[in-house]
Amino acid sequence: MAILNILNYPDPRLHTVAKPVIEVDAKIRQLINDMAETMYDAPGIGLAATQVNAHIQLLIIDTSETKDKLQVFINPKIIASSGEQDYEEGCLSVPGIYENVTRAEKVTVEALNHEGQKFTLKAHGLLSVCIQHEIDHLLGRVFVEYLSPLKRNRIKSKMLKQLRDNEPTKQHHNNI
Ligand code: QAP
Ligand code: CO
Repeated sequence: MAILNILNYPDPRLHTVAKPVIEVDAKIRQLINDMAETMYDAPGIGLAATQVNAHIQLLIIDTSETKDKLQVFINPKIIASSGEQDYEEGCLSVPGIYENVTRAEKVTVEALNHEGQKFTLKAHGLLSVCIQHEIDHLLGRVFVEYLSPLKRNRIKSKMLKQLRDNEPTKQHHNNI
């Protein structure tokens, strides 16, 4: 197991469109394990492979209180959706930012599980929001793209400033 590096917005690699998984093999299951460790460590409730710079259609979710109900979605497809709901979303790739997004209230998703078996799931509420948010990552979309240009640009500036502030201190600063 390993904790993976999470790409931070506005990293352009977050806009990569993920490719379908051809075979659910040992390598994929290793990535699932590493992504799960990374998500639980953060902690977060959802993580898409895109966020760890693996551009394949794989995402994991655990919205349980007990953090012991990992759900794996490979090649997920939303086959039905209905209604509308507002939810204050966050993202491990946009740390410290929480904003309201309007999405479908209910979705039906088809995917493969960690054993490569096909399943269909009907979700509502938080799980539904999370599935839509994570599938967006696989399509190269980050939730801040649903906000106004003004809000999005403020978030972008804040993230870039954080990045600069976190750069290792340059030697000459230490020597003054
Ligand atoms: C996506 O997000 C999601 O800013 C998953 O400092 C979020 O796990 C879907 C996190 C909300 C639906 C509703 C965010 C952790 C975790 C942060 C996450 C942070 C630390 C976000
Ligand atoms: Co996210």
